[in-house]
Amino acid sequence: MPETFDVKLEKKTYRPDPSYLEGSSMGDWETAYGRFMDDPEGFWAGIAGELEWFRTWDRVKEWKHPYARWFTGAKLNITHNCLDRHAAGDRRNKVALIWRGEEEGTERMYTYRQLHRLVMRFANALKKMGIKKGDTVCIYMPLVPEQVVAILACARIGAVHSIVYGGFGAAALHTRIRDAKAKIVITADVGFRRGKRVPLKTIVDEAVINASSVEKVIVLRRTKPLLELISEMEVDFDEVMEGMAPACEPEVMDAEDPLFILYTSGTTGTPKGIVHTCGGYMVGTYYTSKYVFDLKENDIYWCTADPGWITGHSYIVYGPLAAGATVLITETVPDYPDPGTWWQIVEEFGVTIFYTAPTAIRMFMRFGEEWPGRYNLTSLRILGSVGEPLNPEAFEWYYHVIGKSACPVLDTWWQTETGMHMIATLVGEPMKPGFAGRPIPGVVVDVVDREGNPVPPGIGGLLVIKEPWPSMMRTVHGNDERYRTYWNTIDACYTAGDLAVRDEDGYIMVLGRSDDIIIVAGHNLGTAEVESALVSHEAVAEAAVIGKPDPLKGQAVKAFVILRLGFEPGEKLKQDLIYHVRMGLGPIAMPSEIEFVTSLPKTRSGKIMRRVLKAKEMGMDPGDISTLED
Ligand code: 6R9
Repeated sequence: MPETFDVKLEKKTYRPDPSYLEGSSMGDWETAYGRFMDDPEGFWAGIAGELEWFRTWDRVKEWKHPYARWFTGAKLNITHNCLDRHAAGDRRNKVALIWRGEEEGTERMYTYRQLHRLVMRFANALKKMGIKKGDTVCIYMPLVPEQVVAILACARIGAVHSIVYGGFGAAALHTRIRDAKAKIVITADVGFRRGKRVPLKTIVDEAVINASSVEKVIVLRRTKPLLELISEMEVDFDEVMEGMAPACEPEVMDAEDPLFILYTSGTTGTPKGIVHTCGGYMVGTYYTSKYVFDLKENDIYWCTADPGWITGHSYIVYGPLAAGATVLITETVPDYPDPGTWWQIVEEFGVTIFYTAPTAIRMFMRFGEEWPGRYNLTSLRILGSVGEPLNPEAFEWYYHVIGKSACPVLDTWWQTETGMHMIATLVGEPMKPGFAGRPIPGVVVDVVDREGNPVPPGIGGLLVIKEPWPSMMRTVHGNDERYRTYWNTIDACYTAGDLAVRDEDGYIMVLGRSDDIIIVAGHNLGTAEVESALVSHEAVAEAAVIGKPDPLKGQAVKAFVILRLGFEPGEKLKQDLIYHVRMGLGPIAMPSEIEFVTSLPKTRSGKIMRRVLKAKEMGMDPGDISTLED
């Protein structure tokens, strides 16, 4: 773990139009945060009270370090709140889900009533196959409505789902199936990606070998001629639905019963099966969807993540549906058939809230303003970002080019483990490029040194969470010791594993993972700082930096750089970039080496895997690379 260190802070502030704050359901940060601090349990009880429970809680929170229980004694089913609550009321015929396939013109829509009925039918099918409360179901599907149906059907009957992203290979899928002891795997014949077919079912065939827990494989057959089902074990998605009644009482779940296991994206180490529970997770994702995104009844909400990541769990499926939103999903990638595809979708469907990742924004920057310029993006109201630090350069581009200098940019810091947003600049509040913002009401964070002492503004340290929150993970599946490490590294705090710095107003800038820290001549550098400095150069589209052993300085900075279209690599440009970083951050941060590359190793969710770059550089074993794209 690092010592604390100085960080150069950006000073720029943008103020959104006052109408955003006036119309916001959260109100201003000071008041809302104050309301939480005055009565933390009352605050959460108030949010929980907006949802429907079969039995109310005895206590809001029970905390026995490092174990939390929320809404103890309460009974619920999350799908009752995501579906029945709306289907029984005014939102019955409201569109819940819009799906857009890769080919233009392929689209489907489901109202809350329709989605509700489909989920109940599929839930009945799962029941008929012998799936009961507590069984694990693995979902390995493309981004189609049937995936959302499968997810909710599991939750309906109390089965624990473990979603594995459809881009993973057989080995990664196999370990996840085995670790979770899945009884059923739900898949499709193929997924579509960049005009090609991804043979999901073939991958499942390989992954279920020696996975003795698996009893059935349910296959959604999307293409003609129909893929042949080869063994008794395999059944057709539509066939199992046939004859199933669109009526299935929700399983009555205890607030602390598990809802799902999700293996983390793994920029570091081996994947961990993060366990989330029904009650607290529901409250946390509902709260943040409704109040952090400031969802309004007529919003068309599009989160570009995949349900295989926590962002998809919390902000495609559970949160927005619990809040009664219209959710857009699509199988498209951002640059196929061309880099205008996503902007075309925004125009076509009138998307109002758009939530994506910095990696996508930096990719769009590389292709230039011309692409979004071709489409009418005036429907957009709020722009979100998640997954990595949104460096100031990318913020500016997102804000001006996509948001036309009018939409708030909501940079949300959180993790698979936290389940919900933790740090963000609430809609309507002043925004500072490079800073995620302040803890949202309900969350207590700090930046501390190794001993857990808070560090002053401008000094970098470790990002910690000081109080339990409802949607926190409850354990690591089969490895509770790994869970305890999060809460035992620094006394009485949850250690997030990120480095951060705060400014005078309490805004937090996330500087990268603490394992990625570079120590040059005794000075600590967060990777994000140096990378942001590089990306602020007009020639640079994306950058990743690592520390390399150096006999004099301990470590030296090596940078890997992807250029924007129209720029050529060369010695002169290298010197320019080194000078540029020196001017921005000082001599300590100056890369001693720059390598021009055309791609960077990333997780399939778009995070740069610096440890892979580092291992390659040093001729070492990169460790687990199952989450690596390509
Ligand atoms: C939601 C998600 C978690 C890690 C986290 C941090 C990085 C996520 C960020 C961010 C800076 C943001 N991260 N959001 N860093 N600013 N807005 O991505 O979960 O896949 O578990 O990753 O991602 O390093 O610790 P997960």
